[in-house]
Amino acid sequence: MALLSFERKYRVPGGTIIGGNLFDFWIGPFYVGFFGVAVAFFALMGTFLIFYGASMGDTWNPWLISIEPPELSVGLGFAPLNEGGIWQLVTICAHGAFLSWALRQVEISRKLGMGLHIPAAFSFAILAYTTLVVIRPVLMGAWGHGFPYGIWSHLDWVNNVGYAYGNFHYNPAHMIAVSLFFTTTLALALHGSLILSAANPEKGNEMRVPEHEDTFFRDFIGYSIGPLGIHRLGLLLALNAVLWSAICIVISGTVWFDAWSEWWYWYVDLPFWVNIEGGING
Ligand code: 07D
Ligand code: 07D
Ligand code: U10
Repeated sequence: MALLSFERKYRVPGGTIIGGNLFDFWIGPFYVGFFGVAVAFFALMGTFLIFYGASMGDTWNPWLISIEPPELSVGLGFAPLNEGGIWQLVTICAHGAFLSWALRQVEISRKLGMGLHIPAAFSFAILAYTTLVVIRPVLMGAWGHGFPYGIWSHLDWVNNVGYAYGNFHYNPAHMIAVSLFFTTTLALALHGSLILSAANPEKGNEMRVPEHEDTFFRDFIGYSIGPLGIHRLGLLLALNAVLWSAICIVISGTVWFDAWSEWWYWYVDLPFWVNIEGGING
């Protein structure tokens, strides 16, 4: 079915979670729904607050605008607007917008009779953000541990927090997360290139089918995960990359306080060689 006639057939009421038929319509290509209105509200409010914060700062350079979290001394209390209060309100608006965005994905999936894989996947991104600005700051006792909302300033935050634990590369969960991000891009490159090589032949050549794709990898590495399997694997890799990122940052400053290189002494201190003279301990 052509895309436009498909859309005409599918664009019927139903599938909403909240609001019944009230917002069950489209504006141009966009489905609205209760959560579309909620996204518009929170996104506009958050953007307005960032502009308001910028107007009290000393720059309109978009790279340098920064909405700072409260001082550590504020702890988990409310801060005055221009001393971190704006950051707190923007954080609330961001959560409102991201959660509404996920729920809008749920409504559209329900309308189409599809699974909820997309909102489930997006929830991992929200979890990573919540870990950075709510879960870890609450566990550490101050909103000031959240990252500032600015293009340059959030990079400084990552750098400073990284060096606060020595060399952040020694964080074992960071290693797992980084490796998973790299593996995700490898998997996408393998999959994208495999599909194009089979399904988009030179003019005059016949398109190849999934059996060809399977056979390529069986010939090449002895095993094919299959056309459905590669999508499951891709999702699993990507979600784990984000999950292990959230883990690597939430353990820094809550269960581990030293340089991350120190953590590896568990290996040196294993009973097999800890007391051996001339052994691994020197
Ligand atoms: C391509 C989809 C489109 C999304 C885009 C982002 C805004 C922000 C707001 C001025 C892949 C839109 C940006 C709405 C404007 C204000 C106040 C997604 C695509 C194009 N970062 N980060 C960027 C965010 C964190 C880090 C770029 C957001 C953590 C590093 C962009 C968040 C840590 C680098 C950006 C967030 C961290 C970046 C490109 C939230 C660890 C870079 C992003 C809500 C995760 C890169 C100058 C991109 C860069 C970059 C946005 C959180 C590290 C500005 C919205 C605190 C090391 N980040 N980031 O393409 O060039 O994403 O920075 O959590 O090198 Mg970041
Ligand atoms: C948080 C984004 C959520 C986004 C949402 C949506 C909008 C709408 C609108 C476009 C998690 C936002 C949407 C705003 C936009 C329109 C219209 C994603 C989030 C909800 N590191 N490191 C990571 C690497 C070093 C450090 C993660 C590599 C140094 C710290 C990842 C290297 C030091 C933290 C990663 C490297 C250091 C991290 C980030 C290499 C600094 C974190 C990915 C090669 C000196 C962060 C949860 C992520 C983390 C994190 C990779 C180096 C410090 C695994 C490859 C050694 C402090 N690093 N890092 O988490 O875990 O995305 O965050 O050197 O906090 Mg690192
Ligand atoms: C995949 C796939 C597959 C496909 C695919 C895809 C994965 C099997 C079949 C999809 C992949 C692609 C298309 C590839 C490219 C994608 C990426 C690289 C990912 C990153 C994407 C982007 C960078 C684009 C981001 C753009 C967005 C989010 C659109 C912006 C939209 C809006 C601002 C409107 C949002 C709608 C809302 C809120 C609800 C509806 C309501 C209204 C429209 C009206 C009400 C709104 C208002 C009054 C104001 C709205 C203002 C808002 C929201 C705030 C904005 C703030 C401002 C300051 C302006 O596997 O194959 O093929 O295609």
